[in-house]
Amino acid sequence: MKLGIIGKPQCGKTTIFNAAAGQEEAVGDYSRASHRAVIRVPDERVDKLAELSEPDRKVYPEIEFLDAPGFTGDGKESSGLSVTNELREMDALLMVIDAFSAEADPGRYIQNLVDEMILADQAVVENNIQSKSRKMKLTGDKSLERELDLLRRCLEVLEQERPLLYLDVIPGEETLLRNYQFLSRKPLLIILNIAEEDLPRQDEVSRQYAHLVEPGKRDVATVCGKVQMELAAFPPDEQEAFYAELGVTGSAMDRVVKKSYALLSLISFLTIGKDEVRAWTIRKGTLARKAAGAVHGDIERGFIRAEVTRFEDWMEYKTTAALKAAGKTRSEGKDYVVQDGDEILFLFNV
Ligand SMILES: Nc1nc2c(ncn2[C@@H]2O[C@H](COP(=O)(O)OP(=O)(O)OP(=O)(O)O)[C@@H](O)[C@H]2O)c(=O)[nH]1
Ligand SMILES: [Mg+2]
Repeated sequence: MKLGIIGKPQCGKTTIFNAAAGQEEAVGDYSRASHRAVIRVPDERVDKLAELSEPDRKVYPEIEFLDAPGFTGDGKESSGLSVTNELREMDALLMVIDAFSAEADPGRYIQNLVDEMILADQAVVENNIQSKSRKMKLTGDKSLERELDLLRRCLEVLEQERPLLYLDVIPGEETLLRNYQFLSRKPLLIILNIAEEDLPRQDEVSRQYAHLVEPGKRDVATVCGKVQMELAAFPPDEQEAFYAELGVTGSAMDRVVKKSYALLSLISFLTIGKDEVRAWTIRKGTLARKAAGAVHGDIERGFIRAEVTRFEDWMEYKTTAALKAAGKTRSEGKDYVVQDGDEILFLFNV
């Protein structure tokens, strides 16, 4: 999963990046420097299963963070900027909003940034409508008609100043749309970066912006970047105590990761082997055979069946033999819908 951090200058992007990705980049220096970091998503279930099976290693899903200054919502046409192109490759965007400084005006800055995404996408849509219409006239290639129809519907939504998250598509169109990597179609996590003094009223601030939340499209997290960054430097067990003392609801990274997973409808299944215990990220609704492909293409191609055990049952019964005896391991076929927390052994033949 790739998450791009955007926001106006000095809103705390690098501070949040440091907190979420455990980095130590300079903040408050007006450098507008861009940073990237890959982190492992902690998953307690991997640790617990590894205690039972003692594999050589534990493998967690990874998240890439991009701290991307330059996409600021200042109204400048930014569709051609290299930062915009980098952002197009992200799965979701983290919009950091200054809610701590004297100039803080969250509502306005959220709107400015959304408007800028819409403008950037509109430029792409208009260019493509032009070039594809011309090509269709020249070549008589009618296959472009479907794509042109989709682009015109995109334009309609954008001209109403609405993000492409609100475009309704039929199944085959999603793939066409994905090629364009539109910014305003990416799920958005708005991070309200509040002052230390406001930490006690964190829940109140969240409620104030609750109307912006739309499942699968937009979510809001209230975070004090500064405190989170400072706490991220402590060992995990000490962090817990600080969070409790400060009345902070857990680490920023935990919340950002959980909310991003939910926005993107991502879940994890687990595998246990002699060499590794591992968590794999897939989309909710993925069928067993397709999920096998996340592990290896050969397993997808030669799929026979999936032996599925719930993580909770592993915790209760602890051994393969006990699980079998209690009937807690099921055989599932290729069309089984994989659930979060399923431990799966794929049987295959190539
Ligand atoms: N009081 C307070 N200050 C913060 C908070 N988050 C960031 N700041 C301050 O805001 C200033 C800018 O933070 P940065 O993280 O560098 O902001 P940025 O968005 O990366 O800035 P550019 O990269 O220059 O666009 C720094 O002086 C931070 O200490 C916060 O939660 N509370
Ligand atoms: Mg910065």
